[in-house]
Amino acid sequence: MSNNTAQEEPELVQLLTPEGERRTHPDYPLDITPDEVRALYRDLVLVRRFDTEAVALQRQGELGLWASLLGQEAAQIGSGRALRPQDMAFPSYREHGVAWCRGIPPKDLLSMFRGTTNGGWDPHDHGFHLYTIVIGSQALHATGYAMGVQRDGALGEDGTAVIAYFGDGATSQGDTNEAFNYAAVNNAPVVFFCQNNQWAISEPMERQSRAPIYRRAAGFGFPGVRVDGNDVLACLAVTRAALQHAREGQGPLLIEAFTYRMGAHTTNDDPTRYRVSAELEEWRAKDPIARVRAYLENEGHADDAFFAAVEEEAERLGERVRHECRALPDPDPLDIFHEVYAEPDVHTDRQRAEFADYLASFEDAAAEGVR
Ligand SMILES: Cc1ncc(C[n+]2csc(CCOP(=O)(O)OP(=O)(O)O)c2C)c(N)n1
Ligand SMILES: [Mg+2]
Repeated sequence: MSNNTAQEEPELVQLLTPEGERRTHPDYPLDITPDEVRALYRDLVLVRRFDTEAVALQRQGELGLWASLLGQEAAQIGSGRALRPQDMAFPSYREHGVAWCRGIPPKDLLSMFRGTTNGGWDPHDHGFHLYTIVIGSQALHATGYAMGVQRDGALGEDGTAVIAYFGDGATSQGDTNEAFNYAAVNNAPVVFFCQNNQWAISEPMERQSRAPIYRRAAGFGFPGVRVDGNDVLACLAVTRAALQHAREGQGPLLIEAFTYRMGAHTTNDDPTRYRVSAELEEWRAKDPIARVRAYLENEGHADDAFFAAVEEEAERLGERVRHECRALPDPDPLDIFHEVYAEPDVHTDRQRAEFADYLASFEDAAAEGVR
Protein backbone atom coordinates (compact mmCIF):
# COMPACT_ATOMS: atom_id res chain seq x y z
CA MET A 1 0.00 0.00 0.00
CA SER A 2 1.62 3.23 -1.11
CA ASN A 3 -0.05 5.57 1.34
CA ASN A 4 1.32 4.01 4.54
CA THR A 5 3.84 6.05 6.41
CA ALA A 6 4.96 3.02 8.42
CA GLN A 7 7.30 0.41 6.97
CA GLU A 8 5.27 -2.71 7.46
CA GLU A 9 1.83 -3.62 6.14
CA PRO A 10 -0.90 -3.01 8.69
CA GLU A 11 -2.15 -6.13 10.37
CA LEU A 12 -5.69 -7.14 9.52
CA VAL A 13 -7.47 -9.25 12.11
CA GLN A 14 -9.21 -12.02 10.22
CA LEU A 15 -10.99 -15.12 11.54
CA LEU A 16 -12.66 -16.18 8.29
CA THR A 17 -10.90 -15.86 4.93
CA PRO A 18 -12.74 -14.87 1.75
CA GLU A 19 -12.65 -18.59 0.85
CA GLY A 20 -14.46 -19.42 4.08
CA GLU A 21 -11.51 -20.88 5.97
CA ARG A 22 -11.43 -20.42 9.71
CA ARG A 23 -8.36 -18.66 11.17
CA THR A 24 -7.40 -18.08 14.77
CA HIS A 25 -5.89 -15.00 16.33
CA PRO A 26 -4.04 -15.00 19.65
CA ASP A 27 -5.71 -11.78 20.87
CA TYR A 28 -9.21 -12.58 19.63
CA PRO A 29 -10.24 -16.12 20.45
CA LEU A 30 -13.82 -16.76 19.42
CA ASP A 31 -15.83 -19.67 20.73
CA ILE A 32 -18.78 -19.88 18.44
CA THR A 33 -21.25 -22.69 17.83
CA PRO A 34 -22.54 -23.69 14.36
CA ASP A 35 -25.95 -22.46 15.50
CA GLU A 36 -24.53 -19.01 16.19
CA VAL A 37 -22.75 -18.86 12.82
CA ARG A 38 -26.01 -19.84 11.10
CA ALA A 39 -27.76 -17.02 13.00
CA LEU A 40 -25.14 -14.53 11.76
CA TYR A 41 -25.57 -15.81 8.22
CA ARG A 42 -29.31 -15.26 8.50
CA ASP A 43 -28.78 -11.70 9.78
CA LEU A 44 -26.43 -10.92 6.89
CA VAL A 45 -28.82 -12.23 4.25
CA LEU A 46 -31.86 -10.51 5.74
CA VAL A 47 -30.25 -7.09 6.05
CA ARG A 48 -28.93 -7.30 2.49
CA ARG A 49 -32.44 -8.18 1.31
CA PHE A 50 -33.94 -5.32 3.27
CA ASP A 51 -31.36 -2.93 1.85
CA THR A 52 -31.99 -4.07 -1.74
CA GLU A 53 -35.70 -3.53 -1.20
CA ALA A 54 -35.10 -0.04 0.17
CA VAL A 55 -33.05 0.93 -2.91
CA ALA A 56 -35.91 -0.33 -5.11
CA LEU A 57 -38.47 1.58 -3.05
CA GLN A 58 -36.48 4.77 -3.51
CA ARG A 59 -36.39 4.16 -7.27
CA GLN A 60 -40.16 3.71 -7.22
CA GLY A 61 -40.57 7.10 -5.55
CA GLU A 62 -41.53 5.72 -2.14
CA LEU A 63 -38.44 7.11 -0.37
CA GLY A 64 -36.72 10.47 -0.76
CA LEU A 65 -33.28 8.92 -0.42
CA TRP A 66 -31.53 5.74 0.68
CA ALA A 67 -27.95 5.09 1.80
CA SER A 68 -27.18 1.49 0.95
CA LEU A 69 -25.10 -0.72 3.25
CA LEU A 70 -24.21 -3.15 0.45
CA GLY A 71 -20.81 -4.70 1.20
CA GLN A 72 -20.76 -3.53 4.82
CA GLU A 73 -23.09 -6.18 6.24
CA ALA A 74 -20.39 -8.07 8.15
CA ALA A 75 -18.96 -4.95 9.81
CA GLN A 76 -22.44 -4.02 11.00
CA ILE A 77 -23.81 -7.41 11.99
CA GLY A 78 -20.54 -8.48 13.64
CA SER A 79 -20.27 -5.32 15.72
CA GLY A 80 -24.04 -5.09 16.28
CA ARG A 81 -24.23 -8.62 17.67
CA ALA A 82 -21.32 -7.84 20.01
CA LEU A 83 -23.45 -5.25 21.79
CA ARG A 84 -25.29 -6.08 24.99
CA PRO A 85 -28.80 -4.79 25.73
CA GLN A 86 -27.53 -2.14 28.17
CA ASP A 87 -25.06 -0.71 25.62
CA MET A 88 -25.71 2.44 23.61
CA ALA A 89 -24.88 2.84 19.91
CA PHE A 90 -24.55 6.15 18.07
CA PRO A 91 -24.92 5.51 14.32
CA SER A 92 -24.41 7.71 11.30
CA TYR A 93 -26.92 7.12 8.46
CA ARG A 94 -25.87 3.80 6.91
CA GLU A 95 -26.05 1.53 9.96
CA HIS A 96 -29.14 -0.45 8.95
CA GLY A 97 -27.45 -3.70 9.98
CA VAL A 98 -26.73 -2.41 13.47
CA ALA A 99 -30.29 -1.08 13.66
CA TRP A 100 -31.48 -4.58 12.80
CA CYS A 101 -29.43 -6.05 15.66
CA ARG A 102 -30.89 -3.45 18.04
CA GLY A 103 -34.45 -4.44 17.12
CA ILE A 104 -35.39 -1.29 15.18
CA PRO A 105 -38.30 -2.26 12.91
CA PRO A 106 -37.12 -1.82 9.27
CA LYS A 107 -40.21 0.28 8.57
CA ASP A 108 -38.99 2.88 11.09
CA LEU A 109 -35.79 3.32 9.07
CA LEU A 110 -37.80 3.71 5.88
CA SER A 111 -40.05 6.18 7.59
CA MET A 112 -37.09 8.49 8.16
CA PHE A 113 -35.83 8.22 4.58
CA ARG A 114 -39.35 8.93 3.35
CA GLY A 115 -39.57 12.06 5.47
CA THR A 116 -42.57 10.70 7.36
CA THR A 117 -40.66 11.23 10.61
CA ASN A 118 -37.51 13.14 11.51
CA GLY A 119 -36.41 10.50 13.97
CA GLY A 120 -38.22 7.21 13.82
CA TRP A 121 -37.60 5.48 17.13
CA ASP A 122 -36.89 6.05 20.81
CA PRO A 123 -33.13 5.67 21.34
CA HIS A 124 -33.61 4.45 24.89
CA ASP A 125 -35.97 1.66 23.92
CA HIS A 126 -33.33 0.16 21.66
CA GLY A 127 -29.95 1.39 22.90
CA PHE A 128 -29.62 2.87 19.43
CA HIS A 129 -29.48 6.60 18.90
CA LEU A 130 -31.13 8.43 15.99
CA TYR A 131 -29.36 8.51 12.65
CA THR A 132 -26.97 11.43 12.28
CA ILE A 133 -26.31 13.15 8.99
CA VAL A 134 -23.82 15.75 10.23
CA ILE A 135 -20.59 13.84 9.63
CA GLY A 136 -18.66 12.96 12.76
CA SER A 137 -20.91 14.78 15.24
CA GLN A 138 -22.13 11.53 16.79
CA ALA A 139 -18.57 10.69 17.90
CA LEU A 140 -18.86 13.62 20.32
CA HIS A 141 -22.38 12.66 21.37
CA ALA A 142 -21.17 9.13 22.10
CA THR A 143 -18.22 10.43 24.09
CA GLY A 144 -20.47 12.67 26.16
CA TYR A 145 -22.85 9.79 26.77
CA ALA A 146 -19.93 7.55 27.77
CA MET A 147 -18.73 10.16 30.26
CA GLY A 148 -22.25 10.14 31.71
CA VAL A 149 -22.09 6.35 32.03
CA GLN A 150 -18.81 6.73 33.86
CA ARG A 151 -20.20 9.37 36.23
CA ASP A 152 -23.28 7.23 36.89
CA GLY A 153 -20.93 4.48 38.08
CA ALA A 154 -22.37 2.13 35.46
CA LEU A 155 -19.04 0.50 34.59
CA GLY A 156 -17.86 -2.99 35.48
CA GLU A 157 -17.97 -6.49 34.09
CA ASP A 158 -21.71 -6.17 33.35
CA GLY A 159 -21.66 -2.43 32.91
CA THR A 160 -22.56 -0.25 29.96
CA ALA A 161 -20.35 0.43 26.97
CA VAL A 162 -20.92 2.95 24.19
CA ILE A 163 -20.11 2.62 20.51
CA ALA A 164 -19.90 5.33 17.86
CA TYR A 165 -20.15 4.47 14.16
CA PHE A 166 -18.67 6.66 11.46
CA GLY A 167 -16.91 6.44 8.12
CA ASP A 168 -13.41 7.01 6.78
CA GLY A 169 -14.43 10.49 5.63
CA ALA A 170 -15.55 11.37 9.14
CA THR A 171 -12.00 10.91 10.43
CA SER A 172 -11.13 14.20 8.70
CA GLN A 173 -13.72 16.07 10.75
CA GLY A 174 -12.73 18.11 13.78
CA ASP A 175 -15.60 16.61 15.78
CA THR A 176 -14.24 13.09 15.41
CA ASN A 177 -10.72 14.07 16.42
CA GLU A 178 -12.01 16.11 19.35
CA ALA A 179 -14.03 13.10 20.42
CA PHE A 180 -10.91 10.91 20.27
CA ASN A 181 -9.02 13.31 22.48
CA TYR A 182 -11.84 13.95 24.92
CA ALA A 183 -12.55 10.24 25.25
CA ALA A 184 -8.86 9.57 25.86
CA VAL A 185 -8.25 12.18 28.55
CA ASN A 186 -11.48 11.21 30.31
CA ASN A 187 -10.93 7.47 29.87
CA ALA A 188 -14.50 7.30 28.57
CA PRO A 189 -16.06 3.86 27.94
CA VAL A 190 -16.52 4.37 24.20
CA VAL A 191 -15.58 2.25 21.21
CA PHE A 192 -15.00 4.19 17.99
CA PHE A 193 -16.07 1.94 15.14
CA CYS A 194 -14.90 3.32 11.81
CA GLN A 195 -16.21 1.58 8.72
CA ASN A 196 -13.50 2.38 6.25
CA ASN A 197 -15.45 1.66 3.08
CA GLN A 198 -12.68 3.33 1.04
CA TRP A 199 -14.83 6.22 -0.15
CA ALA A 200 -16.40 9.38 1.20
CA ILE A 201 -18.86 10.01 -1.61
CA SER A 202 -16.34 10.54 -4.50
CA GLU A 203 -13.31 11.16 -2.28
CA PRO A 204 -11.04 8.09 -2.11
CA MET A 205 -9.25 6.92 1.00
CA GLU A 206 -5.80 8.15 -0.14
CA ARG A 207 -7.16 11.71 -0.17
CA GLN A 208 -8.48 11.25 3.36
CA SER A 209 -5.52 10.10 5.40
CA ARG A 210 -1.80 9.46 4.94
CA ALA A 211 -1.65 6.99 7.82
CA PRO A 212 -3.89 3.95 8.27
CA ILE A 213 -6.88 5.12 10.28
CA TYR A 214 -6.48 2.69 13.18
CA ARG A 215 -2.94 4.00 13.86
CA ARG A 216 -4.32 7.41 14.60
CA ALA A 217 -5.55 6.17 17.99
CA ALA A 218 -1.96 5.85 19.23
CA GLY A 219 -1.47 9.60 18.84
CA PHE A 220 -4.41 10.18 21.15
CA GLY A 221 -3.16 7.62 23.65
CA PHE A 222 -5.47 4.66 23.20
CA PRO A 223 -5.34 1.40 21.25
CA GLY A 224 -6.43 0.98 17.65
CA VAL A 225 -6.95 -2.16 15.64
CA ARG A 226 -7.72 -2.93 12.01
CA VAL A 227 -10.14 -5.73 11.37
CA ASP A 228 -11.31 -7.36 8.17
CA GLY A 229 -14.63 -5.56 7.88
CA ASN A 230 -16.00 -8.21 5.53
CA ASP A 231 -15.41 -10.93 8.12
CA VAL A 232 -18.39 -11.13 10.46
CA LEU A 233 -16.57 -13.37 12.94
CA ALA A 234 -13.58 -11.04 13.25
CA CYS A 235 -15.86 -8.00 13.61
CA LEU A 236 -17.80 -9.80 16.33
CA ALA A 237 -14.69 -10.89 18.26
CA VAL A 238 -12.84 -7.59 18.01
CA THR A 239 -15.87 -5.45 18.89
CA ARG A 240 -16.80 -7.73 21.79
CA ALA A 241 -13.27 -7.38 23.20
CA ALA A 242 -13.27 -3.61 22.68
CA LEU A 243 -16.65 -3.18 24.36
CA GLN A 244 -15.47 -5.27 27.30
CA HIS A 245 -12.33 -3.15 27.54
CA ALA A 246 -14.51 -0.02 27.69
CA ARG A 247 -17.11 -1.56 30.00
CA GLU A 248 -14.46 -2.47 32.55
CA GLY A 249 -13.15 1.08 32.70
CA GLN A 250 -10.07 0.71 30.52
CA GLY A 251 -11.07 3.56 28.24
CA PRO A 252 -11.66 4.07 24.53
CA LEU A 253 -10.54 1.98 21.59
CA LEU A 254 -10.62 2.58 17.84
CA ILE A 255 -11.64 -0.19 15.47
CA GLU A 256 -11.06 0.34 11.78
CA ALA A 257 -13.25 -2.12 9.90
CA PHE A 258 -11.60 -2.42 6.49
CA THR A 259 -14.43 -2.87 4.04
CA TYR A 260 -15.90 -1.53 0.82
CA ARG A 261 -19.00 0.38 -0.21
CA MET A 262 -20.27 -1.81 -3.05
CA GLY A 263 -23.11 0.49 -4.01
CA ALA A 264 -23.51 4.19 -4.60
CA HIS A 265 -22.94 6.62 -1.74
CA THR A 266 -26.70 7.18 -1.73
CA THR A 267 -29.41 6.83 -4.35
CA ASN A 268 -28.48 10.40 -5.42
CA ASP A 269 -24.99 9.34 -6.46
CA ASP A 270 -23.50 7.68 -9.55
CA PRO A 271 -20.18 6.02 -8.59
CA THR A 272 -19.35 5.07 -12.21
CA ARG A 273 -18.32 8.71 -12.61
CA TYR A 274 -15.40 8.40 -10.23
CA ARG A 275 -14.33 4.80 -9.67
CA VAL A 276 -13.25 1.87 -11.81
CA SER A 277 -15.08 -1.44 -12.04
CA ALA A 278 -11.87 -3.44 -11.42
CA GLU A 279 -11.92 -2.19 -7.83
CA LEU A 280 -15.48 -3.41 -7.45
CA GLU A 281 -14.55 -6.83 -8.82
CA GLU A 282 -11.65 -7.11 -6.41
CA TRP A 283 -13.97 -6.50 -3.48
CA ARG A 284 -16.74 -8.69 -4.84
CA ALA A 285 -14.37 -11.61 -4.32
CA LYS A 286 -14.26 -10.69 -0.62
CA ASP A 287 -18.04 -10.70 -0.21
CA PRO A 288 -19.05 -10.88 3.45
CA ILE A 289 -21.95 -13.30 2.93
CA ALA A 290 -20.33 -15.73 0.46
CA ARG A 291 -17.51 -16.56 2.86
CA VAL A 292 -19.88 -17.49 5.72
CA ARG A 293 -21.86 -19.66 3.34
CA ALA A 294 -18.67 -21.35 2.11
CA TYR A 295 -17.61 -21.99 5.70
CA LEU A 296 -20.99 -23.46 6.68
CA GLU A 297 -21.01 -25.68 3.59
CA ASN A 298 -17.41 -26.83 3.90
CA GLU A 299 -17.84 -27.71 7.56
CA GLY A 300 -21.17 -29.43 6.93
CA HIS A 301 -22.84 -27.02 9.38
CA ALA A 302 -25.72 -26.16 7.07
CA ASP A 303 -27.56 -27.98 4.31
CA ASP A 304 -29.51 -26.86 1.25
CA ALA A 305 -32.73 -26.77 3.23
CA PHE A 306 -31.20 -24.21 5.61
CA PHE A 307 -30.06 -21.92 2.80
CA ALA A 308 -33.42 -22.23 1.04
CA ALA A 309 -35.27 -21.37 4.25
CA VAL A 310 -33.16 -18.23 4.79
CA GLU A 311 -33.74 -17.23 1.16
CA GLU A 312 -37.47 -17.66 1.59
CA GLU A 313 -37.47 -15.68 4.82
CA ALA A 314 -35.55 -12.92 3.02
CA GLU A 315 -38.17 -12.81 0.25
CA ARG A 316 -40.93 -12.55 2.84
CA LEU A 317 -39.06 -9.73 4.57
CA GLY A 318 -38.72 -7.90 1.24
CA GLU A 319 -42.45 -8.20 0.61
CA ARG A 320 -43.33 -7.14 4.12
CA VAL A 321 -41.24 -3.97 4.10
CA ARG A 322 -42.55 -3.11 0.63
CA HIS A 323 -46.12 -3.20 1.91
CA GLU A 324 -45.26 -1.42 5.14
CA CYS A 325 -43.46 1.32 3.27
CA ARG A 326 -46.31 1.91 0.81
CA ALA A 327 -48.71 2.15 3.73
CA LEU A 328 -46.70 4.96 5.39
CA PRO A 329 -48.28 8.39 5.14
CA ASP A 330 -46.73 10.93 2.80
CA PRO A 331 -44.97 13.69 4.71
CA ASP A 332 -46.49 17.15 4.67
CA PRO A 333 -43.73 19.36 3.19
CA LEU A 334 -44.45 22.08 5.75
CA ASP A 335 -44.05 19.80 8.78
CA ILE A 336 -40.29 20.18 8.80
CA PHE A 337 -40.65 23.78 9.96
CA HIS A 338 -42.38 22.67 13.16
CA GLU A 339 -39.37 20.60 14.20
CA VAL A 340 -36.68 23.29 14.18
CA TYR A 341 -37.27 25.09 17.49
CA ALA A 342 -39.45 24.29 20.49
CA GLU A 343 -40.50 27.97 20.69
CA PRO A 344 -41.85 30.03 17.75
CA ASP A 345 -39.08 31.68 15.75
CA VAL A 346 -39.63 34.57 13.33
CA HIS A 347 -37.06 33.45 10.76
CA THR A 348 -38.40 29.92 10.61
CA ASP A 349 -41.96 31.24 10.39
CA ARG A 350 -40.98 33.49 7.49
CA GLN A 351 -39.29 30.63 5.66
CA ARG A 352 -42.34 28.46 6.25
CA ALA A 353 -44.63 31.15 4.78
CA GLU A 354 -42.35 31.56 1.75
CA PHE A 355 -42.30 27.84 1.16
CA ALA A 356 -46.08 27.62 1.53
CA ASP A 357 -46.43 30.35 -1.14
CA TYR A 358 -44.03 28.47 -3.38
CA LEU A 359 -46.04 25.25 -3.05
CA ALA A 360 -49.28 27.15 -3.65
CA SER A 361 -47.82 28.61 -6.87
CA PHE A 362 -47.99 25.12 -8.42
CA GLU A 363 -51.71 24.93 -7.61
CA ASP A 364 -52.27 28.36 -9.16
CA ALA A 365 -50.35 27.31 -12.27
CA ALA A 366 -52.40 24.12 -12.53
CA ALA A 367 -55.65 26.06 -12.13
CA GLU A 368 -54.60 28.49 -14.87
CA GLY A 369 -53.77 25.58 -17.11
CA VAL A 370 -57.34 24.37 -16.75
CA ARG A 371 -58.85 27.77 -17.64
C1 LIG B 1 -20.34 18.11 8.54
C2 LIG B 1 -20.74 17.57 7.20
N1 LIG B 1 -20.00 17.87 6.12
C3 LIG B 1 -20.33 17.38 4.91
C4 LIG B 1 -21.43 16.58 4.77
C5 LIG B 1 -21.80 16.03 3.40
N2 LIG B 1 -21.50 14.58 3.37
C6 LIG B 1 -22.49 13.66 3.50
S1 LIG B 1 -21.91 12.10 3.47
C7 LIG B 1 -20.32 12.62 3.26
C8 LIG B 1 -19.19 11.63 3.14
C9 LIG B 1 -19.00 10.78 4.36
O1 LIG B 1 -18.07 9.78 4.10
P1 LIG B 1 -17.70 8.70 5.18
O2 LIG B 1 -17.49 9.34 6.50
O3 LIG B 1 -16.59 7.89 4.64
O4 LIG B 1 -19.03 7.81 5.34
P2 LIG B 1 -19.74 6.87 4.25
O5 LIG B 1 -20.78 7.71 3.57
O6 LIG B 1 -18.69 6.38 3.31
O7 LIG B 1 -20.38 5.77 5.02
C10 LIG B 1 -20.27 14.01 3.22
C11 LIG B 1 -19.03 14.79 3.02
C12 LIG B 1 -22.20 16.30 5.92
N3 LIG B 1 -23.29 15.51 5.89
N4 LIG B 1 -21.83 16.79 7.14
MG1 LIG C 1 -16.64 6.08 3.63
